[in-house]
Amino acid sequence: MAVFSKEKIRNIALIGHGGEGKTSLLEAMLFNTKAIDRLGKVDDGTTVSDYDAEEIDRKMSISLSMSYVLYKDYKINVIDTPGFFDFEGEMVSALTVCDGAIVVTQAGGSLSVGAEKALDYCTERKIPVILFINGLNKENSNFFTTVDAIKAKYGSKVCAIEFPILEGTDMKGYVDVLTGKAYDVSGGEVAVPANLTDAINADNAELTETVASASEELMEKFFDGEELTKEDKIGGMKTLIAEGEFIPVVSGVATGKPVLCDLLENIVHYIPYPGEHTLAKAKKGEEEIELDYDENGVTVCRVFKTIVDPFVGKLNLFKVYGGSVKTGDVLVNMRKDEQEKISTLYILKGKTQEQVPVLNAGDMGAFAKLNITKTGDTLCAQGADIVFPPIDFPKPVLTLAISCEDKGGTDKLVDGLRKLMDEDRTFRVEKDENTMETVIRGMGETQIDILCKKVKGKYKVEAKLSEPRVAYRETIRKKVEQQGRCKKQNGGSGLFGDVYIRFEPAPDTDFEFAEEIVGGSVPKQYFPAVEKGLIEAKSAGVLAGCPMVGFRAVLYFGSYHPVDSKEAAFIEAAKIAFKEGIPKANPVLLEPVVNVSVVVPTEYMGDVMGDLTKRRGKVFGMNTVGSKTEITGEAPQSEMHRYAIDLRSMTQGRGKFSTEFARYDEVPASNVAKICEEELKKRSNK
Ligand SMILES: Nc1nc2c(ncn2[C@@H]2O[C@H](COP(=O)(O)OP(=O)(O)OP(=O)(O)O)[C@@H](O)[C@H]2O)c(=O)[nH]1
Ligand SMILES: [Mg+2]
Repeated sequence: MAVFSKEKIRNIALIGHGGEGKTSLLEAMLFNTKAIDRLGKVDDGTTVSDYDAEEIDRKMSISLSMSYVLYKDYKINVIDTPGFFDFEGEMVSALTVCDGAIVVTQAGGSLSVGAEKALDYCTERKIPVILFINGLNKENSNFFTTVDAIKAKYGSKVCAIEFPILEGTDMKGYVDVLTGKAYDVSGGEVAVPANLTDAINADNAELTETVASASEELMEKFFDGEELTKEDKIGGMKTLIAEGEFIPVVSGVATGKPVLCDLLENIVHYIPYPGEHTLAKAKKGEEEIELDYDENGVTVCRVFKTIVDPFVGKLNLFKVYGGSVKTGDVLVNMRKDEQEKISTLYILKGKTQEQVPVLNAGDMGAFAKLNITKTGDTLCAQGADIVFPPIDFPKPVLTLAISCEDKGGTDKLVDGLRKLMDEDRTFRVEKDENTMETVIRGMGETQIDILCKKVKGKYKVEAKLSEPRVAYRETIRKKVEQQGRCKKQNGGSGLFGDVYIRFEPAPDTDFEFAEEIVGGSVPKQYFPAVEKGLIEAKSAGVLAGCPMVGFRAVLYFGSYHPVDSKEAAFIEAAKIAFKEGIPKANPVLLEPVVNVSVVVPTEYMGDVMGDLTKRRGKVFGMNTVGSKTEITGEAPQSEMHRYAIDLRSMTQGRGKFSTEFARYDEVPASNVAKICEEELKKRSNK
């Protein structure tokens, strides 16, 4: 394998809605360039990219996978990402290191939600994009109405640069809008179909006007009525694409007899090489720096994905941002400040690994057998002291309690899941400190289900998933005074403790203990015992057995016996005072309330606000965020468990939300009895 310099490298991610043809498109690219001699199919589980057992089973991508395509003297690294919303983190990883993307969308006459989200993600971050309209061989597919639907949202920022030549659902070739020349699928020039001429002329006029905005020089030429040359247009387009200001549209058929026309040519033409347009930002010590992919510079690599391969163990997928990386190099893992020896360097085609001795700045590959390195880490030459910012993964939105029927299994389960956290950084397993439950927080039910299946396959432990418990609390609203008396005779020795305690609301504290004993009615040495008794008692309130908070207990009187008074007696006496006093202090049930922020396209605003109200929530305000609306408010946590799933179905996946603990609030009277019953049942089952 030749060694490539950055000018000859392209790094692209295939992104978009699930099931629109990304994996098939990569397969076709590999087949067309003779990298593989058999065109695999997603439905048969034979593609290069969807190789994992779960991917084959579900006929969809789950993790990103890396391949490369050799085209002319270029190496195009292609990262295929899953489109299903639960796996958005994979797209984020890929776009962190790629220099451009191909958004794949079906020619169904509309823009799929996933494609729209992918386009928005790229334009917001100025990531160059080519839009590939796929599936022209499908009944009811329509290239023109699909382009119109996309233009309705993005305007003339989106323009076709090629028109497909179709006979029914048979794609025969394409017309290059810039030159007005037509080609068949094998690249031979053919006549432009008469029925396309008007559409091509109109498109070319729009394209010219858009491209003229790329520079003052082009603008002047355009307004002076001078014809823009093909080179002018290509140059202008490149500038606008690199700035995320223009999205060229091409089309094809990714399956069957692959018809991609000159997609690879468009990639090398319109997607910038690493550093051509944008430099990578990192930190050197405290200083912000930009890395320019100088292959003679200091070696810096960024790991964007860890994969556990059944044969070679951990693979760390990386991009080289400076210098070159060679077998035998010793690099520093900046997160741990520890050395890693690079024993094996691979380039990948899905699961197939090919060893290479060296990779230059701009290129991508995989490290095998590193000790401590994982997703997000920077590896650089000794003394370089360069660190990349963390990958901006989406935050988990769905929490489920996770356990195992067999008690010992839970540890294995948690252990197995924790290991998978190296590969997938959009979920975590942890103990909820309030409920003491083990919970898994992730992006959706499918992701969590797949993770559990993986652990089951490896460790033979079956996960039980359920709604997580809500950390209810109890408090009091009234001041009461209560005696607690413990008097027991046990054979010869007795137990005696007698306390008077004032319980009063103290909403700003968790719990406070004080004493106002005068004249030694309770000897000093028993104060800690009284406090201890109360601390033990408050862990289970009188309504639902939930922890009691927000109250003060003042020991103000009592009595003792010179022989029978012992620590244990005062502990017991305090507990009796609690048990008898609190029910008279107007106890109430509290529930956690969370701040909620929901960002949705404005047309869903009414539905989202109505739904929040149904969840006993309150809406505080609305802000415009670009073309979307952010709704802020609050809602009881117990009503928000399935919000990730419900919001997705309410907005077809267009909505985003986050929640954050705000405070505890009193549970409305109408809900108290039911919650108390459920809580007491859960506690007795424990
Ligand atoms: N007829 C037709 N079917 C296609 C075309 N492209 C993809 N398909 C089919 O659509 C289905 C989904 O294709 P994939 O390549 O897995 O789509 P994907 O975008 O990778 O899907 P995810 O990995 O779930 O995001 C498969 O059954 C493909 O055979 C096309 O151009 N024409
Ligand atoms: Mg796929």
